[in-house]
Amino acid sequence: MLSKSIEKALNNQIRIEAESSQIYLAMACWAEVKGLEGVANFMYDQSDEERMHMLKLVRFVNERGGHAQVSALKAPNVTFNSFKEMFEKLFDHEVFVSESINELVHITLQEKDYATHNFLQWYVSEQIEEEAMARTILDKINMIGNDKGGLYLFDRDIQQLSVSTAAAESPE
Ligand code: OFO
Repeated sequence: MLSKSIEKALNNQIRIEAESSQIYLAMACWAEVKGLEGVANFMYDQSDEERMHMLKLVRFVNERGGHAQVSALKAPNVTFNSFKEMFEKLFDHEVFVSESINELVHITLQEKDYATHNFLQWYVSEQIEEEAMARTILDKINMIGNDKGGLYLFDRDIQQLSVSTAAAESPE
């Protein structure tokens, strides 16, 4: 059974994951209208993944005697000055999510809720991967700079990244 404070903290994380999904959906749309199909597909996949993160939390809260809340979401940024800026925002957002997960883990330890603590370990590992991936992408974007040819190749290559990430994930 979840305590009220853990339930509240998990519901806060549910909202963050839902907002993450919307943020990445907006990035996918921007990339698509800018003609970068590979980046758009990658961001559509990221958006789906965040929804999966949210649903996993929703099911956990409901199964543990709480009530998962579906709340209003902050509207995401829908335009960017450059792909570099877009990926910087993605990276910053993942760092923010990691901090939020860490805070959640901290609360579960304070309250001696080891079941939720155990459940959250999946998110801890996931954040390590997501931050690493965002950092790799940002490094590549920084290397490309304003080179149009480089961006063309990056758009092609990021599709591979998206496919290999999907293949590496075990179905939940
Ligand atoms: Fe990007 O990991 Fe969930 O939010």
